[in-house]
Amino acid sequence: MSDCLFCRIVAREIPADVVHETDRTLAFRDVNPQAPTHVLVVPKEHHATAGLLVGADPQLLADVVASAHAVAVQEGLATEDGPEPGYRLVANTGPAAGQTVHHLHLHVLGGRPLTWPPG
Ligand code: D5M
Repeated sequence: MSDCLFCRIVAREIPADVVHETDRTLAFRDVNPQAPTHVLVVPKEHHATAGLLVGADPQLLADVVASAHAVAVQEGLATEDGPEPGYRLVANTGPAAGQTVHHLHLHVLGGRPLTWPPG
């Protein structure tokens, strides 16, 4: 979608600090970081939300989650087979959750203690 910000990042029309890439996913640092590590992981194909993607292409949703974990390992937030020290995956979905970019993205947050509940 030509008017989608994250599609334009995937197409390299808008610059981003890319930290991980597979044939179907891209991960780049959030421009407004909320933690020492704040990376966004997106499917290269446009899907608005995880709920829509899981019906259309469940493997692609799994690929996005796998890329998010790979980013966490790369950032020192987890190991291949363990969750220490830990990180948080967030998918803001819809207006009540504050989703501002309507291209599914997982926020990978970590590097500081993360409180619960979130705001
Ligand atoms: O989160 C959308 C996120 O996208 C928000 O944390 C800012 C981030 N953002 C916006 N523009 C850019 C660019 N150009 N590069 C990197 N990150 C960006 P949401 O869950 O939709 O509220």
